[in-house]
Amino acid sequence: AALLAFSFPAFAQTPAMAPDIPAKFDIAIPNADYIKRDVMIPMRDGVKLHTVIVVPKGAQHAPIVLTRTPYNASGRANRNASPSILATVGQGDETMVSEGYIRVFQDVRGKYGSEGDYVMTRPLIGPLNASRTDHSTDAWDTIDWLVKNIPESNGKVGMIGSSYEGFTVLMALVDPHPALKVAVPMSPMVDGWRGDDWFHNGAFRMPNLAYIARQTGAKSGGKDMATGVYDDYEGMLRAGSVSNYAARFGLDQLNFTKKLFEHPAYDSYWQHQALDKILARRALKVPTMTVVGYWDQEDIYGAYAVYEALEPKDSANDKNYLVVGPWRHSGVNYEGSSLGALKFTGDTALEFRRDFMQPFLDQYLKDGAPVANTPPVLFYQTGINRWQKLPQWPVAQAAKPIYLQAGSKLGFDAPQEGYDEYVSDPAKPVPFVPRPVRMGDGNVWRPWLVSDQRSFSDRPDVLTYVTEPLKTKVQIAGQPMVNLFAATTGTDADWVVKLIDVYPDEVPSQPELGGYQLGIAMDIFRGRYRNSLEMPSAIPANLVERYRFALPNANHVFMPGHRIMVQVQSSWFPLYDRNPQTYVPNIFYAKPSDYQKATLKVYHNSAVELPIVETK
Ligand code: PG9
Repeated sequence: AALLAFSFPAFAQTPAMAPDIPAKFDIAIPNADYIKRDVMIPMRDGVKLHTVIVVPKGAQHAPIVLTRTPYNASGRANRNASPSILATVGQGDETMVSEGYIRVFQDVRGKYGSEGDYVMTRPLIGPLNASRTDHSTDAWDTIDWLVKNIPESNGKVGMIGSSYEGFTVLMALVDPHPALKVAVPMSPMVDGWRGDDWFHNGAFRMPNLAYIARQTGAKSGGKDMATGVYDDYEGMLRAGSVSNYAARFGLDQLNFTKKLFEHPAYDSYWQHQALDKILARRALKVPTMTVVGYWDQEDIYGAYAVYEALEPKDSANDKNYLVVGPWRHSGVNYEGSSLGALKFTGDTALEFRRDFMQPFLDQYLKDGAPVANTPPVLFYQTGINRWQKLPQWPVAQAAKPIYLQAGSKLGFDAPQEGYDEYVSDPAKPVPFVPRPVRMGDGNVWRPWLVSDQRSFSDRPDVLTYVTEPLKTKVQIAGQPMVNLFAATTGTDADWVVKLIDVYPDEVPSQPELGGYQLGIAMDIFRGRYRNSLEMPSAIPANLVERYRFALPNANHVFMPGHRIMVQVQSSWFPLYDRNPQTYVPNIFYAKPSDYQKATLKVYHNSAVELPIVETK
């Protein structure tokens, strides 16, 4: 009997076969200085969205800051498993939670813990969306629920987020809930065709395929592509067209791939979704601080476009703000004292968050907080490396053409006759970073816009024009305009134009910058769209045509001793798909025989019009 009692103790109540994984379990976090709540918030159509609420312990009358994300709300609210709220939320949120803010993350419809269908950057209710809901209504319903159901809050909500999360901030501004008091869209995705994630001026950005696989391959994060090739330049080149490459991985079955391939031009599908155009038709009710990195490698277009669209509505000059820091995409939320080889005057990202963003949020969200005196435009001027407070953007007084002259010279003197030529071979496209190209390597991708352009300047298929070392500084502040007069033996062509700051031969305090070629404003334009972004047309072979397009915004000082350079080339691979150089109706489906060498001529009356600020 004694043995029996030992084997089956009378106090044993858990059957040996009781399942060991409970339906719900939250590990206790002893001594946490916050409370985390997981809730399902009902939308107007009955769909419930998964939301994580992080409340500092003891909070009362606290503001709420909401982020709506396709990137896993639970993960966004769990940087580290820690009893400290500072370690739990993201680096960019530290200043907010230090001030006692309640931080909320929500999975967008159809992703991670949320119910409903996922549609990539879901269009607003209207011609592309016949349902009753969009990100504007979902934000409205969420904010309505938050202010009624978080007893620790003061009923005031701000929205913040970068990139896709910046897009959801802007969507909330279309018809804002009255409790939405302030918005900080960062690097927002605004126009997927003109210059943000999917295309730049009609040239398709190939890394998106991996993004689409991950984002739409599964509700909670799809798989990576098993490319089997170390150098993505090689793998993508071998596949031929983009559609071929996508089909190899089965991505042609994904609806968003189909949508992209069906809309290569700037048709109504893209125009109806352009958020700057949408917001330009709405009243500006919520103070909005739009933030972007100067070297934003993903969404370099949208922030400026939104600021420009909202500016005419800001008659009292108290609702539309622009901030540009020396950052990569979303770099504002991390450490900002350097980018690639460049070093700045301190942690510029923290400086912004602590000294400008937090007082701005406080002004609108904290009961009784003082007015923040936020400058209309805060811009980190590159080249000279200092924050500038500006009354508006752009500030340039004149557009001064700098001409692509004979003998590889770049100069402000009158245009000349003649041309330079190069052979662009789609079988040997110009890489955008030195090979091997590892698209998935964040250490290459994030700072690539500041990488040394010297690796390309002496290729025979890159034209390079450069000034003498400058005697006085040249300051630009606005969008440089490309005005190219060029011809091709083919019937389609891409034009990549790079405005570059060439450092002096020696930089004693940082020797590796000696002769460095730093991209200041660089972009691509697909020649078939020269007359209309919506209706492409073949380029007449061997005729001089004009290609006019804007480069990304620049606020830069070319310092004495530096030189200004312009590079022109016709591919930028594999960031952008190759132009076959033979006109075909849809480049996504170009056949191997369509990819043909072409000789391109760039005439010496071509120029980049610099947005010059005259200095004394
Ligand atoms: N640039 C990313 C993205 C935004 C929107 C659509 C697709 C991609 C991002 O960082 O969220």
